[in-house]
Amino acid sequence: MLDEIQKASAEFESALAAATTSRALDELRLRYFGRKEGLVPALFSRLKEVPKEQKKDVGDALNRFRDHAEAILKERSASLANAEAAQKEARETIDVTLPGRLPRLGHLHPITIVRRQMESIFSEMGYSIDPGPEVETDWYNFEALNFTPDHPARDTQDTFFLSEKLLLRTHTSNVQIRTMESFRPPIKVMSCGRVFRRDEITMRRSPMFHQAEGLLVDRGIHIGHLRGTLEHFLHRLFTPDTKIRMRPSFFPFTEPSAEIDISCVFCGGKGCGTCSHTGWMEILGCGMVHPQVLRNVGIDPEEWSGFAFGMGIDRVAMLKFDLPNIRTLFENDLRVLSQF
Ligand code: 2U9
Repeated sequence: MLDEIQKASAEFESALAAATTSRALDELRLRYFGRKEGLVPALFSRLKEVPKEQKKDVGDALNRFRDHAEAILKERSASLANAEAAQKEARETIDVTLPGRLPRLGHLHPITIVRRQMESIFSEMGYSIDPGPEVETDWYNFEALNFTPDHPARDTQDTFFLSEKLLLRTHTSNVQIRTMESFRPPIKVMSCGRVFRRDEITMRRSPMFHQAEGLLVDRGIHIGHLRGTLEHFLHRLFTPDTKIRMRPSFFPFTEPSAEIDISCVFCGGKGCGTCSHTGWMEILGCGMVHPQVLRNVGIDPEEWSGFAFGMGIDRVAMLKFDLPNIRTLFENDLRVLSQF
């Protein structure tokens, strides 16, 4: 039995050296002092089998081993607990000198960037900004704007009708009619917003897109005012060296009507693939407000005249940010949008 105690004592020392965590130490304590299967209680219970003359020696040896093991376990678990607490504290210490984590900033959508640029150029010229309603009646979207009753745009093939009376506006011109009905001239108003047409989705077209339109009505307004205003606007929106040209066109709500081209933003007018080697790109439509449109809202065309213009905000955003496909603007892929 003395041999067994000696062996247990030697094994305990080497197991102790290997126990470097509190958990390993707990396991060791259980192995030697556990009530049910502990080695030390098992040795004590076998004392009764020891012959009388050896009992004192064996009992002393066993007591010594137990006292030594208990004391060393206690001391080791205190020092391990201290070391582990120190490690935990070091791990959890906040380094206040580290730079903070910056919150991810949001981005303006490219259409919003361009819309705000356009709005600020015109508000500096004294225009009021009004987005107007997207759901409209035939009067504000077609009739007041001089669309003939059989105009193809009125067809259900081209316009989204919500009911017999209501439709989704096909342009933002409804806003200008509403403004002229509510206010007497002089009027300067700009409307930007979503418009809807029953178009197929292509690289350049979408059934929902964004328009910017403007209207000015005053005494003595002529096409020179229109050209000067739009030249100033386009120089601000693109660059001061952008050249412009006007081509005759037709719209039911303006007479005369024109389209304005700018020198190609990619090649500066030399000719490239994007401008089909013409050096020009179509950018907006415009004209003098048709006398019948003024009459429709109770403004006397003998006293007042005005000009109006309209353009696609999406198209300008595609030119400015060099996007070949309009869908890029509507898919809301953050990897794309966060670049602007
Ligand atoms: C009123 C009177 C006249 C607005 C105008 C255009 C010409 C035009 C298109 C360009 C490309 C829209 O995005 S687009 O499809 N617009 O060409 N718009 S004049 O004329 C008005 C508006 C309101 C009362």
